[in-house]
Amino acid sequence: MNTINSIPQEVVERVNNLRKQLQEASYAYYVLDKPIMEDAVYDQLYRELQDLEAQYPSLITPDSPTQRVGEKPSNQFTPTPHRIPMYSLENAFNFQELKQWENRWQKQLDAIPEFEYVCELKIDGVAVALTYENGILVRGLTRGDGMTGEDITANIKTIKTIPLRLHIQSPPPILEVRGEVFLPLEEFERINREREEKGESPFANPRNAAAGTIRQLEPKIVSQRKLKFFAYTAHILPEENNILTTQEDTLKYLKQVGFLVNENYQVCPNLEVVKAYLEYWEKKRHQLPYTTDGVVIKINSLNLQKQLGFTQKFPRGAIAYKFPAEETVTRIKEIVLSVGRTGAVTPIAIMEPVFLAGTTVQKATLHNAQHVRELDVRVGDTVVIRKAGEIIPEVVRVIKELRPNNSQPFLMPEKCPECDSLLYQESEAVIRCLNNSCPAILRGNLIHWASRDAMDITGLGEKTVVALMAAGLVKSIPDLYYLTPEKLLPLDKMGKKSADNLIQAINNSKRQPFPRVLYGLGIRHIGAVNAKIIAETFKDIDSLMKASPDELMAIDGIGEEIASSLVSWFKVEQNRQLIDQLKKIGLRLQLEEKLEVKDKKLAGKVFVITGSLPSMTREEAKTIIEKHGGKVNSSISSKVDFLIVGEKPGSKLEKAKKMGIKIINEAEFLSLIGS
Ligand code: 3BD
Repeated sequence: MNTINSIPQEVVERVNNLRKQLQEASYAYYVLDKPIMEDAVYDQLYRELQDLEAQYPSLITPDSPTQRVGEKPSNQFTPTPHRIPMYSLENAFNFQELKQWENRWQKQLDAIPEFEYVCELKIDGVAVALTYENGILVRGLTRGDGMTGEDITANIKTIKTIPLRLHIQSPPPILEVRGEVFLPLEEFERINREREEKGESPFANPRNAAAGTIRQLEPKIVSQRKLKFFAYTAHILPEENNILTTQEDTLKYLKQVGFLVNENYQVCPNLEVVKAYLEYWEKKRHQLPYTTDGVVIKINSLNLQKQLGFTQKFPRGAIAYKFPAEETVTRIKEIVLSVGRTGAVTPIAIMEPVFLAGTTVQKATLHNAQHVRELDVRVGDTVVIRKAGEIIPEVVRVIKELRPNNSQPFLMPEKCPECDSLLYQESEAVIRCLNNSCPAILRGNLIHWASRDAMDITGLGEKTVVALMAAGLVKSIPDLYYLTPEKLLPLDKMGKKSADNLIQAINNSKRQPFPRVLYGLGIRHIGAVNAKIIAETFKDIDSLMKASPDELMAIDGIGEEIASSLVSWFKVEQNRQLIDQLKKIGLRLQLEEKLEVKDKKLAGKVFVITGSLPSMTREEAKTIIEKHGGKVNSSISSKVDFLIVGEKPGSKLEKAKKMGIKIINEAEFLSLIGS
């Protein structure tokens, strides 16, 4: 048993802080209609409080947010009971939880009947219940606590996608329709722009905007905001009039009587097919014109659903799968510094591991010194992190209310964490190590040199670079080209085969064309595209080294910053020596002569390439095609003869199919040229 005395003081403090935060957030959300916290963040903090209370039950107080059941109804609209209760849905956060749900409902039955599921996108809106008497809309209620809702009929009637009269000849005496009121994203953005222009605070997300709108006291305002409604449940009453036996029937019926039904639903014979649906929509959902936060999986047979019945809160025959959150909350354990290949020092937060958007993360970028200052982020802080496409998440904000008492501001260092030389404050944001022989800079340069768009050396990633440097085998880029398999063998995890492969890959990189070599040098502001333009203009490194800023700026797309970066790079003696060494090794420091045309096997043929090919890059395929007299276009048109398709093809494949263009794979392509 835990007594108050044996509970660590920090836990008590944490629990109190969590409660205060959650209470404030809940009040702001429900009472003020002005959310101050992201939903995913609220959920995560709520779970942390639940966990702590489970661990230390003596800390539970009757006013803890975890002790609340149901939602607080407000009294601006008339409370009205639902004819049929509106249940909520159990949540599943991963596929395994769906499997457990399936096992659970099946165990409840004596024998497992034949069944199907229907998957529906879970629209992130507000659930409402509509009542039609003899085909006429008479009432619209919010969900409320599920038993009693609020009468919002006047507002409901402004929604154009809700029929005021059902589109059927002989309507049932009573039809209860449930569905989701939502705001299309475009409309959400328009409303927020408008609010900001008026100096009002914007809505945090489309659901809050929809919830705020549907509870507007002024129906005129409601009608100006283009709410929509997707219907998903129908109860035909009295019971003997019912003609619906499956969820699929229901959706078709709802469409028939005049409702908008989300057309992306799918009948699935089993959970494997459900899984494919989840995976598909997890990727595609951002392309929809409205927000979805998951998928609702329902047993198709309404009879079977009925037979399974309900728990205290949920129907047993349906469950909501939640897409992985793209934002969550965690705590910072440490702030470390990473020195990049340009010497720029990036602060990185090391956090307690959390699950975010499908993976466990424990590092987040803090971007730069300025960002750290603006966030006032400290070790021990509870922070909101977000992943938006990038591999490494970012820290969005600090929840200051949850900051421990003894926390200290984080100060950027004065010396390089890798080589101890004094750092140079270049701007508000950028702090840089200027030591050319800083190991971090060399490491970054080597990784960049080997990267895909540069020399594309397979097997030479960060780990190998670190190992090569640690063993003292590589102190510069040219050193890579003097390695032998024997020298590599003593390295950790380096077998004969991987050593041979790496040496082979390094040797192969000598054939990479001049633009890639130029890009690989890692000169600031020279990206892959600029490198290509510059290489093609000056043709060789010697002319480029002699170029004046004006000559460089004469190139379309090359401005002052790029020009001066190049000129000053070539002024550095160390860099000139590097170029000499690379020449000696035999790297290509000039443009190849015009392509020698081998034969005319592909003369007049036009190709497009999509997806990644098994044994060559698209660039290499293009070179081969051109050598045989063919041409490569970037988009599908009637001029195109062949589409070469690799793995993960883009939209070009569909287009080519539609236009009847011949579709071939890499092997078929190679057989065209007889190799
Ligand atoms: C949707 C319940 C059942 C009829 C119970 C199976 C929980 C909000 O797109 N089906 C949908 C959606 C929501 C649903 C059901 N099908 N319930 C569904 C739903 N396609 N969003 N919800 N709800 C609606 C809720 N709302 C507020 C508080 C607690 N629960």
